[in-house]
Amino acid sequence: MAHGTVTQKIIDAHFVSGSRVPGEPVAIRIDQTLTQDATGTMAYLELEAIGTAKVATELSVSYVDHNMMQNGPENRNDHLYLQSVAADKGVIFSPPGNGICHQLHLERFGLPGKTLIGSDSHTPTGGGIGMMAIGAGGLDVALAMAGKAFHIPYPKVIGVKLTGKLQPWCAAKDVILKLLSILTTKGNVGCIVEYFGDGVASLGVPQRATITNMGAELGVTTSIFPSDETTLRWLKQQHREEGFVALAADPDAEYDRVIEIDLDTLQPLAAAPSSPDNIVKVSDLAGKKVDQVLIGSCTNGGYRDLALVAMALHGRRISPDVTLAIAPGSRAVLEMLASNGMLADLVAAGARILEVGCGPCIGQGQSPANDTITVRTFNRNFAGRSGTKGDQSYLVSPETAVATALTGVFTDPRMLGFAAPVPEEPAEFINEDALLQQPKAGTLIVRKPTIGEPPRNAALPEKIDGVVVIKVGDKITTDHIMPAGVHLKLRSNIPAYSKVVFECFTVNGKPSFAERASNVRDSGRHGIIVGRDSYGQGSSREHAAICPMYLGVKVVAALAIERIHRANLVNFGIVPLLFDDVAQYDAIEEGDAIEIDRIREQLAEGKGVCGKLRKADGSVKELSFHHTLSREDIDIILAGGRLNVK
Ligand code: MIC
Ligand code: SF4
Repeated sequence: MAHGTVTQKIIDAHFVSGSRVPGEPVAIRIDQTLTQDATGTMAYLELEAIGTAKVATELSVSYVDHNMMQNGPENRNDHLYLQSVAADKGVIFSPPGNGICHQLHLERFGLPGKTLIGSDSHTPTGGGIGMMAIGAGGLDVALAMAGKAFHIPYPKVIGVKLTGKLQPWCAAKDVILKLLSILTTKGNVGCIVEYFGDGVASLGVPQRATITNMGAELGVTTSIFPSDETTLRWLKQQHREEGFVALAADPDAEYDRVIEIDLDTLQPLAAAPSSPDNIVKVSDLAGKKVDQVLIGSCTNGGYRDLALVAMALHGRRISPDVTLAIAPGSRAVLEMLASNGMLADLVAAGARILEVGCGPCIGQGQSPANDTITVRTFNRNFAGRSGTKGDQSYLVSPETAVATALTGVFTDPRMLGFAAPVPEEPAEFINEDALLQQPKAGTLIVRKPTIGEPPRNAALPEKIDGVVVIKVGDKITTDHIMPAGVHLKLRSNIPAYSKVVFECFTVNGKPSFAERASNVRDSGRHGIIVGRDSYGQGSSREHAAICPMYLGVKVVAALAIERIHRANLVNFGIVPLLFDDVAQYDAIEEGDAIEIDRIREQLAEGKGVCGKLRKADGSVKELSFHHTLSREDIDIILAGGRLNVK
């Protein structure tokens, strides 16, 4: 492989076309794809719409892990569609109950040096075994399955040098929380985080995967660890060592920025409500009453983490003042805990064992009571994501979670008064491959009545005759735009799901965003969304573009738009514009008119776009925007989205 960082080496080995200048687009070949059910149904409908008979990747896997409550027929209808379309198109299918896509992919399929894109923002979990694993919208994953290259901005590489060794009760989660306190969730678009230094060797693959998983919250393209002896050991435990390759940055590799984290001095940390970068020390929270503790998710649902929790709970009981629920990350993890007796320890201690899957992480059950604190080993604490308005979600390590469950108040695990358990690495993992379903060409695709068609946009008009349907502030996440929780089952039903766009901003008795936007659309004008910094953080859900598109939105204007969301807007023909300065944003109010003449020509001519702001009092002001669209992006937008481009 070429010279430089691990990032540069993998890109070089997969280079298709483009530039090696940071920020400029580069197209890379994709070896593997993954999808999950909540985004996957749309992704496979799109795969069908682009006319793909059989996937062209080395490996594609379809997981069912999100929508498993089956309240009503929608979830199971999706599963049956996913199972049959996977078989027909050459995709391995993982049925509900097998595991969370990222955990299972790490166990059974991920390989160092390979590229993976997944229709889920936590796909970078695979960076824990040295793969370049990137989250993307469903349509980009469908295109990769069809054999098309994937475009990313050629990355800036942030080198994170790890030194020392984690001290007892301090965890991999604390490493990523520390990094979030430094880099925050905004301003990192176009970067890849690469770990190096002596401290790397002390972290096992599951710990590395926790770190790369939650790297998604930094807003970077992905995060990656080198591939070394530890990686080989993991692959041996999975009986997959034939896929091992060693990978490390060259000693003279140059990083665009270096951040040093000394593992020796790290202490237990928490992300306080309601952003993953609102970092505080657990010791500063000590004694604060907690009502609920939840352990699991793709960040901390692996064997090592749950074994640690079981060992800490062995012979003890949780506080009567909390509920503790645990959702294992994969069937293999649950089965291993069951066969070595640890599951019995968890149950005896008072834990509620949930189904293997995402569960409460995406608001599928376990919503906290009003005005109570919930402590979670998950990766996101965005306001309302738990299913309770005004929730107070804290994100912590399994170590801190179990200490808190034992006492009923925030507890720095170092204060528990007993030694930190050190789970033994299993010599081998239970292998559940028999429950993975292999493809069978010619399978009849099952389409129950809730399976719709992917909606298409019309070509971009000559002029935007726009109305600002909503103006929002900084750090608007895709959970704000398109809530999940109880609405998650509507993912294959765009007209119904569109009704809850920006639901969290609905004021009782006032028309909802959906009503306002459809009124604008039905009057023949165009909806505009105005955001501030870091618009579209968080998940990869392309519904945050598809549903606004369905409601007639043509432009999203903000100070900055996050990578995956921006790509989704382009894919569905919505123009992502950036304000030239904050004064432009400040001048706008909800309900104002924005006109952009000759938008098609303006996009094609250069990077600047100008428009007119017309206020209710008749006053008019010039507006200036810019864009960072490539030639290909512009062609897609002009055509009204990727599905309209041949
Ligand atoms: C999430 O954690 O927000 C999700 C649910 O996994 C999303 C995908 C989705 O919305 O279906 C993600 O992270 O991309
Ligand atoms: Fe599932 Fe939560 Fe991970 Fe998203 S972050 S994939 S909802 S476990």
